[in-house]
Amino acid sequence: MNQNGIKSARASTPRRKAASRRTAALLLASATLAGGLLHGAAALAHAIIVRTSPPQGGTAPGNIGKVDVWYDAAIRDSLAALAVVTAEGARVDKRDAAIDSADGAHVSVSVNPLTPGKYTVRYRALSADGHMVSGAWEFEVTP
Ligand SMILES: [Cu+2]
Repeated sequence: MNQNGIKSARASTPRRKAASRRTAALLLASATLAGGLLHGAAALAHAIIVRTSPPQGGTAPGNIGKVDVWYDAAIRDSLAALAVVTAEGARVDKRDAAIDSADGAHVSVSVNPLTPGKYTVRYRALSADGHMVSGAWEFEVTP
């Protein structure tokens, strides 16, 4: 009996491990699904860009003074970034990117006077749901 019990315990150990792995996998799947549902329900917003200035692919005068981006929802203060670079990769913004104190979905950065040419704006923000949003858009300064 005692020996049976030991045999049984030995035999069941791999099964328990397998069951434990299955449970862990199930919990992970549930958590992922719940996260997806919460995301879909927008309990916490995942920010997307709704407007930029200058507009993507648009033109701008050299004296615009600043570049702006508007998200569809307020973003978190940390890690918000906006940088403007020339086609050669030189930074022309004043490294003062900041969230508008009156509009948590609006970020702007000051730029030096821009010579004619193509520019790329790189943006990064932390959504309210904790996801990073980043990308770039281009505009051209015309003579
Ligand atoms: Cu998200």
